[in-house]
Amino acid sequence: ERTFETILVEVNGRVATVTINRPDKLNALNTTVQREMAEAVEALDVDPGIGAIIVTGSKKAFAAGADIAEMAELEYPGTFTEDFMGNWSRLTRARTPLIAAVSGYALGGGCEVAMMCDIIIAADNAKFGQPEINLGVIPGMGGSQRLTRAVGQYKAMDMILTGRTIGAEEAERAGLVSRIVPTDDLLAEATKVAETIASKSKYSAMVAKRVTARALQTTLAEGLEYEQANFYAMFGTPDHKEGMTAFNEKREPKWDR
Ligand code: CO8
Repeated sequence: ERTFETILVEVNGRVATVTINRPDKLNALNTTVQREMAEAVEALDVDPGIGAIIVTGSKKAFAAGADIAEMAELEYPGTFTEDFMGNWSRLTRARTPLIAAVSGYALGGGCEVAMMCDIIIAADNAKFGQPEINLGVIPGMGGSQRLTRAVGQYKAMDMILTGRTIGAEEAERAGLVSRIVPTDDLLAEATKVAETIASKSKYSAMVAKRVTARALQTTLAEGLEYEQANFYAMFGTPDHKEGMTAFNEKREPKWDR
């Protein structure tokens, strides 16, 4: 097991939990957090023993944004040539389902990291926002695109142009949050969801994630074709035989691990 400087990685059975761990800076996402999260998730993603990954922070902050101290001195040429935000796309390439468990602040980059995950479980104290406009910039890790797809044009414009923060209830109403749970139960509830997913066929979960995510990137006709091609491909997995045989024999399936 590797140790990291800014995150904690814990594995329990088939569920891994990646905890952003800069409590004195409200989990501000500096380049070390970015690189370590990419490395951790990449390693977990190719581990057949891992069926779901929880991404979380502290009770007070999932993450209060990209690290403003680090960004204050940046100049354009460096951000471009060094691909300042580039490691985040490594997180979004994970095929394993990612579950964001959000308590407290998920602002700017924090909201954007939550939106890189496949399911967002919010504690009732969660606060989401894209306040970059107050810093003289704009969202830079997917906020203008993923938020708009999640909540629609008018709610996204409201949040991005005013910089206002929304609570868990409003976020759930808007479609940004999958479920709300009591703050003290957040990790237990997120773990239950992760364990449920991790107990399924890993092939099916990976392919289901990939195909569902494609819905946001393509036309309906292309997406339906992509779904069908992947559906046909499932008939080549051992889990297809096992899942359907188990149903017919009235027993629990034993998935390929
Ligand atoms: N970056 C760096 N440090 C931070 C951040 C942050 N985003 N947020 C909080 N901190 C630090 C504070 O500086 C403070 O440090 P210290 O104790 O050393 O002074 C510590 O965390 C505690 O913070 P506060 O004292 O401010 O705590 P409060 O409870 O009073 O306030 C808030 C909590 C309201 C969350 C407040 O901290 C806040 O407003 N934070 C900033 C929120 C924000 O604007 N986030 C967006 C950042 S920009 C971004 O994410 C854009 C990504 C893409 C941009 C690409 C550009 C190239």
